Amino acid sequence: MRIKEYGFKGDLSKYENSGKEVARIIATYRDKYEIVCNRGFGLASIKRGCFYDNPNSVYPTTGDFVLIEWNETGDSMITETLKRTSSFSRVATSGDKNREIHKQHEQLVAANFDYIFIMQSLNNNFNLRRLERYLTLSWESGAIPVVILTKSDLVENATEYVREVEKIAIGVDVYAISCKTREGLEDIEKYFQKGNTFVFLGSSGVGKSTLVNTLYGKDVMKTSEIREEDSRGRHTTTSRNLIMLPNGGMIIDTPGMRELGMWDVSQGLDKTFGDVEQYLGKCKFTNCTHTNEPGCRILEAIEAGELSEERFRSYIKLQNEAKYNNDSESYLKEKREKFKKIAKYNRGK
Ligand SMILES: Nc1nc2c(ncn2[C@@H]2O[C@H](COP(=O)(O)OP(=O)(O)OP(=O)(O)O)[C@@H](O)[C@H]2O)c(=O)[nH]1
Ligand SMILES: [Mg+2]
Repeated sequence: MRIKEYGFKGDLSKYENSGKEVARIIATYRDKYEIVCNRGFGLASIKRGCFYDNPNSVYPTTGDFVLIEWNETGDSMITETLKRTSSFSRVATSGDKNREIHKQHEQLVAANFDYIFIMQSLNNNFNLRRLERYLTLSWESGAIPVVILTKSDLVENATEYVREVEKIAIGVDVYAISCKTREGLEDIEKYFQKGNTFVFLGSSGVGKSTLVNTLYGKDVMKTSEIREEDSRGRHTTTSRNLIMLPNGGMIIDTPGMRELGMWDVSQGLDKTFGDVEQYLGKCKFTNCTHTNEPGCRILEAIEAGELSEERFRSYIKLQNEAKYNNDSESYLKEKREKFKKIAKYNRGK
């Protein structure tokens, strides 16, 4: 049963007499999909009638399980996307930032994975604030995040970086690895078990595809040198591919992302910022802004060195962004009203 090997954990008998097959999307192109199902591998397209007229239809992405009408000789037709166990999306923004006419749309990166490998390289790409952003989105996705610091051969003190990350990535496994010296690879091999799906996320050039190739034992993904001037990658991977490793684990290799906006991340924020959230709702005033009020638990905790001010700031920043993305209109209204009040107050002085 190939579809089971590709991670399908549901009940296949449900679809036995439906004339349809369960398939998994293993690559996404502009308007075509590569699929695998019990009949074999092939290409597929969306069956328009099933998606266009239905406002609740969910368009598939790499990793999705879908129902198809199998076509031996041409494109199979995708009629439905099955319920996801996890998904990861980012917010893509279009419009004019200065004129407050942003348009946000959710762009799905991958679906149905068990672990997210958040990857940062130890040369110039290491950034704790960006990591918090990835962690928040990862917790929200429904999968388990693992932090992988790559290119440990380029620094002498990789374990210090691991410690730094461990301080902010509470309850998350953190590893430093090198595909060049193979340092740390043994520690992460345990994750790659049969039927498990992984998504690799991180900026261009951090070595996502190199790790795919190293785990595979052969070059299955194209990689390229980073630019010398700024250590950035060249956006080598352009599509989202699901690769089956020889040991039965599956990896979704994604292109390095240029921007990573916040979508609806309330749960993700709770988990990423447990250290901050424990103080919330405990201030003297229920509408405390945590800026200068007496009896503010947050300010007290910062003062006492129990809570890092930086952590609190990035929590607020990500929360505001998420609020903005969820409901940009009322967020902007709220903001304008706040400034109006301040202006009024200043005039009255
Ligand atoms: N020194 C060192 N270089 C590495 C290591 N892993 C990857 N690289 C190099 O980093 C560069 C970029 O690697 P890729 O695997 O193409 O990066 P990527 O994350 O897939 O990038 P995009 O596909 O553009 O998102 C290549 O030149 C790799 O050889 C490592 O462990 N050590
Ligand atoms: Mg790549």
